[in-house]
Amino acid sequence: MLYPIRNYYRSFIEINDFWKFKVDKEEKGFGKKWFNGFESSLEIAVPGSWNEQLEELGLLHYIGSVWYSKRIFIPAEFSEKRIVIRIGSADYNSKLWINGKLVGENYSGFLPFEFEITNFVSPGEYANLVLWVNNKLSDSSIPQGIESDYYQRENRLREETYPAARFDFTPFGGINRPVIVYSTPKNFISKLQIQTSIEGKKNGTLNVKTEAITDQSYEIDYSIENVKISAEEISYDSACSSTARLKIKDCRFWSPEDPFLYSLNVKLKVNKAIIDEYSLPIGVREIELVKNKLMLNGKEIYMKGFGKHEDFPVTGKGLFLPQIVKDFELLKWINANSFRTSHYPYSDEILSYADRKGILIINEVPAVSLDFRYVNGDTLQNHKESLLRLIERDNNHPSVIAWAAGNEPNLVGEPSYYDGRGKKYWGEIFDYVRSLDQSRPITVPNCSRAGIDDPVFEFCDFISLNRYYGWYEYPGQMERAVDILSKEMDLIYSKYKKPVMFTEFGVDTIPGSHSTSDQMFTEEYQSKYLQEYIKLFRSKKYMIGEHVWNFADFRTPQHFRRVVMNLKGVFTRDRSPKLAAFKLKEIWKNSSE
Ligand code: BDP
Repeated sequence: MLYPIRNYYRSFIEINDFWKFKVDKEEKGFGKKWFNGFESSLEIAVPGSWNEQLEELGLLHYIGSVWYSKRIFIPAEFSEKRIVIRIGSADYNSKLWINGKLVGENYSGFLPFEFEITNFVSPGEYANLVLWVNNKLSDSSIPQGIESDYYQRENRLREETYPAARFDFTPFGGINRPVIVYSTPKNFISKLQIQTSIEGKKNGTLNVKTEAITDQSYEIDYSIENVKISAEEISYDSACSSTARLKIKDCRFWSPEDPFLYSLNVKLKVNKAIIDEYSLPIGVREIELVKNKLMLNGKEIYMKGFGKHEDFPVTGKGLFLPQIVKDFELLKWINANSFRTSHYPYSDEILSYADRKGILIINEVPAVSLDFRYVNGDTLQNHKESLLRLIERDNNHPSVIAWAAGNEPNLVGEPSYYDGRGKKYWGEIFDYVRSLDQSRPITVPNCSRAGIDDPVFEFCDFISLNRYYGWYEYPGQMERAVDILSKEMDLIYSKYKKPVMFTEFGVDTIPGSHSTSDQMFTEEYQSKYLQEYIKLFRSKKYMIGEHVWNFADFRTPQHFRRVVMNLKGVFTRDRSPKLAAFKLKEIWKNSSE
């Protein structure tokens, strides 16, 4: 999916503003035809989650339906163009009407979706948008949902969290990313998929697949600003798709130290005349796993960084550009080089920023804590659809160096996961990801409950471990924790013989809490725990990186284990450093091993 741009052929408007808003606790909206428009004096900011913006109306933990509406002006310059509406994300389910007519629906959170609306609007006139959004999840959605009555059905001792959730982050609802209306020519470039590699030591190769929608015979023309490229092969494979192999001599490769981006210009031509053009920033780089090492452009690289969340006061999961700048500055300050988009795809804007700043990303699909008691055929289908949409959206980002096809499957420990069901499921998922992208390694972080026999390990290109020994297990006993962990790591390595990445390790920490002893929740304990783990990792030859859980404190569903938030952040929710931040900064300074 190509991000909207402005040039001679294309344009866009953003509808990031206050929208009219109505809560529909009783699900009356459809019956009352609110899609034709509705009365309400309430407004909400887009992008932004409803939870904290409208907490005073009781929406902090709200799961259910709401309605958004906005009157927008369609620019006159969009006439004779194809017009599209793109919603960066509406979590999790939504339906869109324009002037009372149903345009389309979407049932995946955390990912953009778009609809062509040329026949729904008139350039030079107003249009009324109405969007229904609902943040309820189910057994077959990705991520899966859970309801309060499951807890009883499963004979659990108590209701676990409120709101009920299968995961440890607030299910923030709303239009969380920008809404954009954009124009393209009627005949247009619809898709670009780029894969880069290094030839010899100095030359870069780009394999480009271009799709165009046009009813005439066409040519595609490639150029890179200020650079001479040679096109070795351009072939027109079908009516709408062509492939090219382009070469950049003496190429400047993309890396964290030099995140250099070329601007690839792709022109669609009919009878020699240009009818559409798209410019894409590209980084030429190659990623490989070679004998337990992660190699970037033929050089070993060790990942240092965090599992993160999209989470910030008031905005919730809403895109907030100043926060992106702040977070990346903190990553640089602490000498990190990477993060994982735990537990869902992050905004387009974050990915592009990472390309420009040279931060490496493990990009995760929202299949967090799949419960195999409830996984069904639709779950698998939706999981694949999320992967397809994620990979199609992010394939061209040089910062994305690996896919996480899920996180912590079988968190609750279902025996049938091991009797072939888990293996079959992951076999299908990994085959599917490999059919979409062979250029990046694939992994799925494993939790201690799923253990060392987790069937997902067989398929992973590298093993990813999430462990909390010294916290949930062996609390306050660091020596014992590290000893047990060390043995387990060696066992896993000897069983699978694959490189290992630590994707989560951390402890809840109350800023300002101190002790001279190993005392959980204190700043000293977090600092010690992280140091002990890292010391252990550096003693193992098969390690390719370490991501602390978490970059910053984040809001969670209510549970007696959580004091409003998960406090495992090295920074507070408003981004103040805890003691451990200074320790990590020191350890990560210049340490590549
Ligand atoms: C892991 C999950 C993560 C949680 C973390 C924790 O992957 O989402 O937030 O544990 O408990 O199991 O802090």
